[in-house]
Amino acid sequence: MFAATRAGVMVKKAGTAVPYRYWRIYVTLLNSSGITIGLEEIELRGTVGGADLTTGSTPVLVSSYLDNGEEGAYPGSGTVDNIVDSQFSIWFSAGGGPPHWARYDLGTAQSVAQVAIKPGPSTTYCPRDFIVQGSADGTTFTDVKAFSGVSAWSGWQAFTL
Ligand SMILES: [Ca+2]
Ligand SMILES: [Ca+2]
Repeated sequence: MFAATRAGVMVKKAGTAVPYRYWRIYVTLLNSSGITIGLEEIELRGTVGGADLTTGSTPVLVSSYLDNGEEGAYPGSGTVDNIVDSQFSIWFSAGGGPPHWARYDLGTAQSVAQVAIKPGPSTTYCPRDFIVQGSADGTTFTDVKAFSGVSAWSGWQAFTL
């Protein structure tokens, strides 16, 4: 990640992934003027096309989630349970419009090269403008890469950082 210059100063090498313990998808605009975000699954991949660094037990904190009591809840953990195409395994936000965010705790600092997203059943739940961010402490985040004007999609779509 760092290379020593001839003067011995450590400088960040351009294009080299920085490892973070916490990763956050920060969504500022949804497709088609959507208000509620709905994501079936997220993968944080250590390499492009590689293995998902999240597991079903990865802690997920979200900005808000829909809870209909006995009729079901839709927390952020629905995005790491490896279940897709099930209405009971989706994160749905509650209340008003974006920003919406989901924060993943990988336990240790790890590099993420690609984020793959499987959105909910309607394209209005699809992120359009969003930022992938990293953090060492889970509170103060650094923007890793911003995506904007992304067209709606329905299957998996991968975003390389
Ligand atoms: Ca997964
Ligand atoms: Ca799921």
